[in-house]
Amino acid sequence: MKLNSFLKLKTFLCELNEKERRGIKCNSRAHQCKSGQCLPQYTFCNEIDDCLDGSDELPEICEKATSCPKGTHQCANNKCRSTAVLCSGVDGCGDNSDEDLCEVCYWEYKLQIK
Ligand SMILES: [Ca+2]
Repeated sequence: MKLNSFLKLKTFLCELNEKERRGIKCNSRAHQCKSGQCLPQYTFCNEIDDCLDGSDELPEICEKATSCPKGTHQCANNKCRSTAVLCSGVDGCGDNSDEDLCEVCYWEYKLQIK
């Protein structure tokens, strides 16, 4: 696709209202709200309502899920979080499990203690 037609398509998609946008898939790096709205991945379960319908912060998904939506991270405490929290230097899960295994020397260290 040429840049010009890509920009036209992008403008077209952004101008659609909520109803018209339903059924249109977001970019793979975006989070799709139940309403169809597309937002950056990091908005998923970040404790801020970003989707106009609030579907990015559903407690049954963000706080205790048996499985997390595709493309998201499941914490050790079963919370679902955006993969943006992984190794960010900030505890995004509440149990710090998103900051485990971030140490670049982790595997080397593990091999040494065995
Ligand atoms: Ca959010």
